[in-house]
Amino acid sequence: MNPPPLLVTCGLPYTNGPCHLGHLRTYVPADAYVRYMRRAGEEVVFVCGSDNHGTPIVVSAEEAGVSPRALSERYHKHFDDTFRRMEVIFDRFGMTDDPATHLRTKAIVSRLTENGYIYKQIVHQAYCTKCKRFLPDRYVEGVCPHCGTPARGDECDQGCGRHLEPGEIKDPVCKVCGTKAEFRDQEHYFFRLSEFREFLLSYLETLRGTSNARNYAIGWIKDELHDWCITRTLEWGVKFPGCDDLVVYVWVDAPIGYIAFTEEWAKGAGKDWKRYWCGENRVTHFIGGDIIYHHSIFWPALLKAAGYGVPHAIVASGMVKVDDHKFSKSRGYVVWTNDDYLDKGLPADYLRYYLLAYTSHTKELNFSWKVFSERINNEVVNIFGNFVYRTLFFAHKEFNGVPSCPVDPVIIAEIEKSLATVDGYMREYEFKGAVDAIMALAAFGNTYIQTHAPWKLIKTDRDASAQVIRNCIQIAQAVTLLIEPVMPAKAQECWTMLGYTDNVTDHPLSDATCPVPETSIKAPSPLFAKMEEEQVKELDALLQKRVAQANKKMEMIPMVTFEEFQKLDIRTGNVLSAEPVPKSNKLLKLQVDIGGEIRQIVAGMQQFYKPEELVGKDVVVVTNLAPAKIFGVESNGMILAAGDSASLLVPLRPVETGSKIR
Ligand code: B3M
Ligand code: ZN
Repeated sequence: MNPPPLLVTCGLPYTNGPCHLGHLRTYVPADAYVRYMRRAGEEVVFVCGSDNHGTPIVVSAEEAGVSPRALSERYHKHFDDTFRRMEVIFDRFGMTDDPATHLRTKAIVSRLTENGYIYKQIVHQAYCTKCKRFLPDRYVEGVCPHCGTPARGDECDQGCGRHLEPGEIKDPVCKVCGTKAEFRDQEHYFFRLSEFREFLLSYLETLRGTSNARNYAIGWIKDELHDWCITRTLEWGVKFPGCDDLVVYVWVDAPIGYIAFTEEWAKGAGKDWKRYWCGENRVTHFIGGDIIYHHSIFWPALLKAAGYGVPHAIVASGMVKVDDHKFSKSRGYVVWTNDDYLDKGLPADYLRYYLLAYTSHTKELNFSWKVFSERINNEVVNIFGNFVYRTLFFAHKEFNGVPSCPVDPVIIAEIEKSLATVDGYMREYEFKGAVDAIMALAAFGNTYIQTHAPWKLIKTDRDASAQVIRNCIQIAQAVTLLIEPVMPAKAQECWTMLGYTDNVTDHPLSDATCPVPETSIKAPSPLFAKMEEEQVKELDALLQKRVAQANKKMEMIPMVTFEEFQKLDIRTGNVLSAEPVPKSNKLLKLQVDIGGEIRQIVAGMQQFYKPEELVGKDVVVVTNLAPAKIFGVESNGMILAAGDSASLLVPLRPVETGSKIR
């Protein structure tokens, strides 16, 4: 029996901001994989869509002063256009707010209820008394209860990566107004996820894809797995069946979008979507490493509980860095796909190459303009481009086309070896390995043409020269076919230069060993332009400028009103005594008269003043700073000093001890 058809999906981009390099790390490899598998003879459907629900969209829409639907439509179109520009071509790119996802979500949730996997329970939900509303997910920020890192309401995005349930976050603060949130009781619906622990443990053992998607998930649920709250108090989203004031959590309907988009595609193509989702399947999810939890734990359990087939493979990419810094939009370490790259006239294919060839799919990918330009110039231009150009140039000049002689068997063997190597890597989601093998074949071609020097041979032995160039043309055809999933546009250009009038994508990879037809070959033009130093400098300067601006913004200290300033009680004081804090080489313990009251204050001044130097001095003290214990010693105030050597601020003329600073 035939294996089930391959369905590939990509994590759905939220419609609340533009496409950047972080997104592309998922989409480009997925697209390359799809292209490759198609040309290896597989029937593949490739679906994706935009993620329109949840607090990320509602918060952003509120900030932008538009409706969540309007914001979603704007960014939906943006992603659709951008992906096409990057040659990432989906069979269907839908929206989770379109009817298909609403309907499929309701059907699945109703099925879960029928199957007894849903129950009601009171939860202590973060609530803002100032905004007078519950604070689901990204409306609240606080501290991760597992690892202590600052976290969002529903995920520890900067720390351990765990999903957080409503009520779990510590020290919650309202994201909108900054007020300390309190917890209030509210009734919600839960999915009996804990019942799927055993199932998931054995499922994950056999899950295909990258090992990170398996191993993280196994680690997370080994100890325990709690039930999952699947409703939220929001207006925007898919209504929970039979409950008008609740919507389902965005992480319920977002992956269900994968099914809905398949349905939408199938309707247009006259196919049956059930073939892809019910029973044995080959659903392959490409996702970012930060959403493994949702795809490896929630999603298979949900599908299993509702009676659908479970995903065949999960392919999770590593993180992206920019200039060796953690990718961060707010800190300026970001590369925007349109503004910073495509709109600068740079070819999509170069970035595709970099994303696929830089490192293993699960490892950290660093982007810098310097490394980018080096790799493009040294590999794409110098190896690939150079080999193809030399071959076609010589074939045109001396033979006006493909010489009529059979290809050497050793050359065919070399091509076959490369085909097998690339195939092995692609099926293991080792895209770097595959690209390296293709480039190795191009490098082999380069060395071959260099050592056999057909331009010398032609003077003494025209047939031998023809044989060399015939072999080179065969290699050129092979690398062109193989590079298509990586650089589709360049591969097509190259294909046409080889004398073909059809599309390279019409040919299976196995054509690499078929003889190139004896067509005429026109004078080639260089396939690739070098990245010029000037241009690289300009691009880099733009990035550096953005980082500098972001830094400035971060350093900007907010204005305080006069009323706020007046809250500080700053007075002159007189130092009565000073002594080192035991076991500390920095701290002094001072007794300071602040006008009828004596305060004990700990100050980091040991390196700068001898205790006796300070006794009798008039100083300036913030007296209403909340008390603190420093090195176990109580401190009740702060002495003002300036600069690296803690130069004390003192009254210029004598004033009464305890005078208020105004
Ligand atoms: N919309 C984006 C993210 O968290 C989120 C993915 C949904 S995939 C079903 O990366
Ligand atoms: Zn954490």
